[in-house]
Amino acid sequence: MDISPLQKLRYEYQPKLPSILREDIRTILPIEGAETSPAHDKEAIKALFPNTCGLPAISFAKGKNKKISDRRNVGVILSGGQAPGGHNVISGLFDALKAANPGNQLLGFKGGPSGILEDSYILIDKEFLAPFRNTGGFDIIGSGRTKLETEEQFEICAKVCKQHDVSALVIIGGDDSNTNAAVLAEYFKQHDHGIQVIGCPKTIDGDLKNESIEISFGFDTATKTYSELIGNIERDANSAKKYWHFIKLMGRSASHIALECALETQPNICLISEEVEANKQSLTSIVNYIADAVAARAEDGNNFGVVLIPEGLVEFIPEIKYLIEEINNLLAKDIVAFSACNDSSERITFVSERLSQASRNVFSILPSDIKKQLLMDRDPHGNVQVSRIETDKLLASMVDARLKKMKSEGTYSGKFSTMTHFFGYEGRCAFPTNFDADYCYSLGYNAFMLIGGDLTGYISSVTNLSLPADKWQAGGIPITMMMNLEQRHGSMKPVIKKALVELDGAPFKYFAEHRQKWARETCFVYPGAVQYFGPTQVCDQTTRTLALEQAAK
Ligand code: FBP
Repeated sequence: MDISPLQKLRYEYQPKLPSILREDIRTILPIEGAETSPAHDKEAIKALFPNTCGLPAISFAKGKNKKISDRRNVGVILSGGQAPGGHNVISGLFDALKAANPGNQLLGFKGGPSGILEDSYILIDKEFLAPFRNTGGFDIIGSGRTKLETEEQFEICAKVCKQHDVSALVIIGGDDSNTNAAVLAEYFKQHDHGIQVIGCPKTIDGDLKNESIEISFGFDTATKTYSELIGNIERDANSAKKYWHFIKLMGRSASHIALECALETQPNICLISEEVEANKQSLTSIVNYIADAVAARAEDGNNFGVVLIPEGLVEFIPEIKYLIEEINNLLAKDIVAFSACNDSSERITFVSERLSQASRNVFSILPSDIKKQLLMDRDPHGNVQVSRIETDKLLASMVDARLKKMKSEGTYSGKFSTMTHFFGYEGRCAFPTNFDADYCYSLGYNAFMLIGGDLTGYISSVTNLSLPADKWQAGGIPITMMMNLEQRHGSMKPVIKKALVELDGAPFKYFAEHRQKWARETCFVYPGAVQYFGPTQVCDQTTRTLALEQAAK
């Protein structure tokens, strides 16, 4: 296989561990802390998870650990969207497992959770793993979005694990996958299957976080990759001075990615979906807000700028959220008749005729491409695939129309040309930053330490992340601690609460204090490419979001 010089050098990078995990593995002991409990819906979660709720938080200390060397086989699954660092979680897990007992084996189930259901796996050994160390992507074993949620599936998992003598599963995923990991752990306990389940917090979206999970892995690398690209575009805009760039950024629901990129690059405008929802802002008012900012810059002779748009925005604009809900219900109810439509224009008419008057009015003002995108297939969770809705184009064209109107009214006299972009897949498989390489390796190593402590239903937790790696704290918390009850498909389900951008949190406050200046003036910051070798202040710093959150504690 041909490899780049960087890839070759990255193979040799030795990720940093928290100092306790640098000890001989047989001298690291799990220590039980205080009993934990879910922050919300305590009694209901306890009743649903009698064996795995209320367990103690775990940390590690020096001490003789005889059990860690017991021979075991472990299975690992990558679940959901790619996030930089997944290969290092597997590397850390592998290195710990072999350090504990060279006879241990690691089975990588292929293609996501469906791999275990289909008994499709790779035996991961040192040679096989070597070219994946410190690289991006999930291609080592592949990933997928199949959900493990039915008892029938759980029984197949148990059967496959027993067949291969696998006594522990590590599930690397986001909020949904870790929710399913908790349900699976409880099921295995209740049915005495003797199989442990440990989760690891993954998602570039950054929406799986709380006191014990300071950041999900991949967020650091993805936002740095997007920020580099945004900075390059800002510099081009500031050089050519002729385009307004509308940039949509990934992040299914939460706007953490857009906010972090705004903190890094200081664009003229960054929309935050959570704020749009809190202020019940309509699509028209968002368009007017952008158009007014464009007009104000035009007064200073600046007919260029950069607007950041979080991918999930449309679902937070009240009238569009309602429209999407109506379409979802309609498609669920009338899918046969809908599917019988011959082309997209018939589909649009079919839906339009069945909407409430209010939603029909909203639907009618949308460009036909956006209408088509709103009617595309749902994902396995029944969600609109927001990454395929061109909100960047929608806003650019609506702002253009608004500015034309302002021009006719004599309130605007600038020039307005746009370029649109979508940054998402560009960041999901980038070479992990040193931070993500270290963090992921530590999460994987730590996951094995939890397995060695005979724990199940825990998520691997590494905290104190704004300090150097040797000061990081390794441990674990029961996944149930992060759960609450939410309405899903018509009934109340235990799920991990998605962490959205907090409007009273330090990162948003910083942004809100500065955005007026950034909108009118040109305050662009150019972060440049991710650096892997060199001074620590350019190579090892994590996100502005985490730094601001930690400083506010
Ligand atoms: P996860 O939550 O599974 O980590 O995925 C997040 C994400 O990258 C979102 O930002 C994006 O909306 C989605 O995946 C796109 O995934 P897909 O390519 O499967 O549609």
